[in-house]
Parts: sequence; C-alpha cells; structure tokens
Amino acid sequence: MTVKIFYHDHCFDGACSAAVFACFYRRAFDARAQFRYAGLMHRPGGSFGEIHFDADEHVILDFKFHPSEKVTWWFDHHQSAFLTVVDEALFRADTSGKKFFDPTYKSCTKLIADVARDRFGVELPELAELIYWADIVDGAQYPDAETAVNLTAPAMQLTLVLEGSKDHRLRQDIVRALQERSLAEVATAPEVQSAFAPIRARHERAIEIFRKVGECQDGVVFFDLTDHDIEGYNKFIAYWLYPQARYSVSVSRGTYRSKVSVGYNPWSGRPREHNIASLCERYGGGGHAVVGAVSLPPNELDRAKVIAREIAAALRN
Ligand SMILES: [Mn+2]
Repeated sequence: MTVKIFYHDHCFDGACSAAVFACFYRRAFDARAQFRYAGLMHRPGGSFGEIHFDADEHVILDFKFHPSEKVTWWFDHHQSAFLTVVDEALFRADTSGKKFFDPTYKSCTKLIADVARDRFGVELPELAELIYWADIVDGAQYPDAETAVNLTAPAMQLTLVLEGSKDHRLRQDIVRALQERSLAEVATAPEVQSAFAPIRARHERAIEIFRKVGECQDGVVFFDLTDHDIEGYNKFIAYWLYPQARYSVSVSRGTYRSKVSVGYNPWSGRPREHNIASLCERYGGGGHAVVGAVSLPPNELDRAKVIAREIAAALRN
C-alpha cells in the first residue's frame, strides 16, 4: 500500500500529526506501507494549490477539508476547516469513519492519537512525549515563560527549525525521524542543529534588545523597538525578562507596517482587567481579549509611538 500524507508544513503540530498517523497506520492496517509526505501551506483565498493524488491512500492532516473522493483520511482541529458550506455538508455526510474534525482540540496530533486509541484500539505509548509537546506548542500552553524563551527543550528547537527552515528535505526527514527516535535525539542531529544555530542567534539578539529598551512601570512593561531591526520575535521574551509585568506593550517598525503589539502576561499571577482587543479597536486594530495589535502604514511610525504610549497608560489604570 502506498500512503501519501499531506500535512500542515512549517508547523510542529503538522509534522507530529504526520508522524503519529504513519505509526498508527502501520500498526492498524499495513506494517509494510510505503509513506510519502507532502507539506501544505495556507494560501491567499484559501486554495489548496497544486495537489497530486497519486497513491493508494491520501491523508490530509492539520489542514482544511478537501472535497475530493480521493482523500481517504482527514483529521483537523482548526476553527476554519471548511472553505465552503458544500465542503462542510460533504464532511457531515461522510460515512467512511475515517474523517475527523474537532476544534476543541489544542493539537491535531492529540486528536489523531485519541481517535487511534478510542476508535481503533491502537495505543502509541512510544509517542507520548511527542503528543504531549504538540499539545503544549500548538495550544501555547507553556508552563512558564522560561520554557517558551530559553529554547533548551528539544521540542522548542524543532518547532523553530520546522517553522523557519527553507529546506523541505530536512523538514520531511524530521517527520520520519520523529516516528523512531525521541525528541532529544531528533533535535540534536547535526543537520537540525546547523539549521537551528542562526535561529538561536537571532533570538538571543532579540533578548538583548528587549533587555536594553524595556521600561517597566505600574505593572506594564513598554518596549520601543523602532530603532532596531527585529521582526518576528518571540512574544514571551517580555514576560521572561519582566515576570512582574501584568501587560506588555511594544512598538516596532517593519518593512510593510508600523506595529503596536499588546499582551497579557499569563504567568503574572494577577488577573486581566482590560480587554486588549477592545483597547486596540479604538485605534483601528484588534485581536483577542489577551493579545492584540494595531498596524499602521510604515510612514506613520510617530503615530504608532503615540498610540503605544496611550495604550500603556490605559493599562496602568
Ligand atoms: Mn495544528
């Protein structure tokens, strides 16, 4: 049997989903199945792009529903899994017993493992560590800021390599390795470590910049990052450096926008008393109750700074 696994690429949960499904399939259906892997990425307008169904079984994991009858297995946990009402109706009418959708799951990896155990009687105890970490990373359920920032956990290193590496062979090698080896063994492989080195260097530089510019007052830490070139930093750095801060506000300059970022520190030990989305909406931004942002054109940096200061002042009250 040839089995082609399409999975959410550049994503730790996507890679773990592919690894867990392959182990489950081997155990439940065909110990000698031949697996091929193909990463999928979200595209503007939601199209799948070019996709080739050229195996005996086609599996889509941690990614939206595809209406083709060639797709024999599907697992997803994203709220926005259906592009159209027709797709949703097709899923609801499916009687194969091989298509699963549950948006209450923090990770698709855990959904697959639970379905394997509960519906097919297949336990995968050797993958317990992988399943645990996929749930932590995809659900941002870190026990503390230290775990999210210090990057010593093998799962964190693999997450950054999978997200950042442009080498698709390396990303697929990781999917295969995760089926046979521990996270620590996979993460310490020389090819993974050499991809991780520049990512770690960028992260450490971001920490130094945050340390230099942070101003903490009345439970709000403020970062004016506009003199520095850091895009796409780890948002937990603020809470790791300033554990006493209840909120963080930062203003940064990017190529395409000036941005004000606002967040609540879940490890501050103090309750959130402000709705961050509503606060950002006052300035044309948005988000969730716990994290939000306001984006402005790149030439409105001065206005972004004023807005950031106003939001910080509002959060101090
Ligand atoms: Mn996921």
